[in-house]
Amino acid sequence: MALISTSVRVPAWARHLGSFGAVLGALVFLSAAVLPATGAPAGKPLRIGFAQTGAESAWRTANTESMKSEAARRGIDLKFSDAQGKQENQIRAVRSFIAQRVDAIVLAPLVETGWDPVLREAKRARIPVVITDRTIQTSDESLYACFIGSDFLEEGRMAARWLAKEVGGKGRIVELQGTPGAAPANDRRKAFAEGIAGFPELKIIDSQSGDFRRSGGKEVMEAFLKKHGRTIDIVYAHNDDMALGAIQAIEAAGLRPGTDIVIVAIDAIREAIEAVATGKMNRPLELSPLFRPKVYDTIDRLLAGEKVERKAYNQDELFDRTNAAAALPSRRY
Ligand code: GZL
Repeated sequence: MALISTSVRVPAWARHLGSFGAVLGALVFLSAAVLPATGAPAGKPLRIGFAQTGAESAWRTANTESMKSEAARRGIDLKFSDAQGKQENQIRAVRSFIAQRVDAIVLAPLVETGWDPVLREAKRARIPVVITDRTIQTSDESLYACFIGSDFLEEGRMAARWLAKEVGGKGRIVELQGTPGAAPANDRRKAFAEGIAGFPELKIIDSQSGDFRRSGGKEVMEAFLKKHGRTIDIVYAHNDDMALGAIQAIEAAGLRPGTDIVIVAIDAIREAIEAVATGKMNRPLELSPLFRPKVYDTIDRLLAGEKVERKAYNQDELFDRTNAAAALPSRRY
């Protein structure tokens, strides 16, 4: 099967000022218009605790860097914690931020569930929590101030739509899932499966987690190749890092990724864009538009005391190999 690979979506806020600006905007709004005056006293730097998932992927590293550099630029005292992929470490970090009486907490939740107890403690301490990147399931929506991130269900649908068209609705798919229990893994899997449901000859023959890691993608793909051999037509990876690991396994097996096997992935990190730009794979990329204007607009609105959206989603855009090269210079990750 003539095979293409594609990558969808990128949260622009991992690229530019993006998420920190939006998060900051939300926090400024909260301290000005919603929160009791527990924000930073005038003239003192805002103190924010940021509980990050870890450093599992290039996307995550870029997200951390953008949060840190934006905080430095704005003179924010950012207390950063890398949970190394463990929810208990994130919960411990949030507790420590509460003990330090920070002005606000930013949480990029590793998984969807298990947050209510510690969020209740933050609420009791009257410290607002902004959820970024991944959504949570909670019994009480008032436990966090707002969510800023992407719509993973839409990404799964877009990947399915593109693939069905590209391969004429036929093919045997192996799926590399993200971290078990993480919102992007759950939603990208669910929406993609729904998206291909209308194509009986386009089916997922195997699916396993590679934990959003390049090494995970390589190991799982090696196992899939052993099990299914050359009957695999398509790889659907929940992020580019796992796709790039799978590409290593595919090449080691003497097959040509993008020529022998379609690779559909999400994030569109620089390495993925370079692969498209150099024609190694013809993969339309989806990139969120420049988030900066939206960030500053949001901050203006917030400072004016306007209400901020409970959920602020990034929009996705489509790039393909004809303009991927042009996208490279402005990409920060
Ligand atoms: C998505 C983000 C995911 C990325 C991965 O917003 O949570 O986690 O797709 C990252 O690269 O590890």
